[in-house]
Amino acid sequence: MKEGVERLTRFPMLIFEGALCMSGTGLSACRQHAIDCWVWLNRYRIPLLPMLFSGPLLFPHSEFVTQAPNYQLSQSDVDQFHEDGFLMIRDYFSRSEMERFSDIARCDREMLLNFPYTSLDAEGRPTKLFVWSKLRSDIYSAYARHEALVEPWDQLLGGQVTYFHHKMMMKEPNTLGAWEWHQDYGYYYEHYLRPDMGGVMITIDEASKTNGCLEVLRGSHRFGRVDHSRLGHQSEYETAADPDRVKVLLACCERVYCEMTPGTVLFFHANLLHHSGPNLSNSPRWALISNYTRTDNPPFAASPGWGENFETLSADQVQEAVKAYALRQTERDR
Ligand SMILES: O=C(O)CCC(=O)C(=O)O
Repeated sequence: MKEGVERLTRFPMLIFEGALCMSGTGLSACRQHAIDCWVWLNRYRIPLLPMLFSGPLLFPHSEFVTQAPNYQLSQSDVDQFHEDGFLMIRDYFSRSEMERFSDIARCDREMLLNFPYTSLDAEGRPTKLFVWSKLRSDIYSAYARHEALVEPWDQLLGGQVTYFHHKMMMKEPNTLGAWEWHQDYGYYYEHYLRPDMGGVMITIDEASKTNGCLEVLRGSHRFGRVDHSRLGHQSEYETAADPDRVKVLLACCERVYCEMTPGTVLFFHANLLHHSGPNLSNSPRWALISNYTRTDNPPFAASPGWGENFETLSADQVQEAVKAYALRQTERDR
């Protein structure tokens, strides 16, 4: 049944993406798309490859891809989120959009990898991240303000949300640093009274088991907040969920490896237990995570400005902000 639905929905998308690729989003997007089509068609044994090339005839347009201005989740998506504690949506952003994001982030590589705080796992092994707790005028904040990411949270948390913080997670190739099992509300608890909070991960590079994709325990958010403490050689601010409880929850909740292609997004509840392993591959695993809370969730011992309303951006405004930032980057790096 699920496969049938996927056939019906995925095939028109492949044709549509093919048309967009061929009408000007660049060679590497075309090549990646051809590989995707090939894998997908083989999976379902559909001998329709020639049909993909009818894309440009059907869609002779050559604009940059933007989302439809309607980011409403279906009731069944919302129900699934409440049941599982997460919701993964494939191809939420196009590959070409994510390639552009990746190119821009890679130009900021030195700045991003030199954030003064490094997270250490229980063995003391580092993994890189860059955290912002204020919105700025760059590509990272533009996405944190993106309606496509913010509006679903209003539905998922059942009320208007506001920004909390956002971060770039950068697992470099062949690095051993992991993230221990934790809930984000394990430590957000210090600053917010209720767990009406969540994060959304936007996949920039392919995330797989070998490069340390996020792993979640399905339904674990329904067990409530677990105590957190420092484990082994974790860095000063790092916290890990109580290992005894994690052991029990590992035995009773399904462990899901969130293998995601670029442009896939994962909405996850702040009480969902999650972790990720080392990157044992030769490819990087970069992702942006943006976190939100309900506006009526009282901040507690928080910095000024937390919990205030903020301005969201439409898909077109995000693309404008991205263009402006890329231009500033070019001037900066000249
Ligand atoms: O990026 C990862 O692998 C871990 C992210 C995470 O655990 C978090 O942001 O809370």
